[in-house]
Amino acid sequence: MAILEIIEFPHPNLRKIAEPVTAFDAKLGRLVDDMFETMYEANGIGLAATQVDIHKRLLVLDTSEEKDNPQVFVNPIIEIIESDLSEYDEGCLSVPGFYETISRPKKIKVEAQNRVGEKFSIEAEGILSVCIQHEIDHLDGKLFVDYLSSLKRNRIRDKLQKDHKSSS
Ligand code: GNR
Ligand code: NI
Repeated sequence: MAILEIIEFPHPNLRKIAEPVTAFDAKLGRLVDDMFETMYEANGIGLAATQVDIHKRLLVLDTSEEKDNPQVFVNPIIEIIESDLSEYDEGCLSVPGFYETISRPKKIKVEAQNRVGEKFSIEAEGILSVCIQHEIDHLDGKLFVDYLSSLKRNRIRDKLQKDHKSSS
C-alpha cells in the first residue's frame, strides 16, 4: 500500500472532469486501497480520486465514529430526493485549514458500483449525504470554496498559494 500525494487548491488539476471507470481489475483494487490509506492517514472522512491527481470517477469514504466502515463508490450517480437544504461546516483535504458553512440538498439517492463492478444503491442524509455530494463535486472539478463569495474564495487561494511558496 502507499500514501498518495493530495493536490491542493488552486492546483489546476482539481478542475478536471473525471472519466468513468471501465476496468475493474487489480490496478483499480490497488488504487482503492491506496486511497483508503491516504484518507485515513490524513484524518479525512472522504477522498475523491481527483484529489490524488487521478481523473477517474471513484471516491472512498468512512463517516463512522470508529473508522471501521470503509465505503467505495465507483461511477456514482446522484439523485436529489429531498431538495430542502441543510447546512454543514465543510472542510477539504485539498483546502487545508479552512472551514465554511455550506448548504446542500438534504437527502440523496446514489447508484454506484463497488470495487469489482457490482451495482448498488443507497439513500443518504446527514454527514453521509454531505460527504458524498462533496466528493462527487470533486469528480466534476468542483470545490466547496466555489459555493463561497469570490472575495472569500480568493482570500483562501492567496493564503494557500503563500503556504505553497514558503514550503517549496
Ligand atoms: O475530511 C473531510 N471532512 C469533511 C467535513 C465536512 C464536509 C466534507 C468533508 S470531506 C473532507 C475530505 C475531503 O476533502 N474529501 O474530498
Ligand atoms: Ni474535499
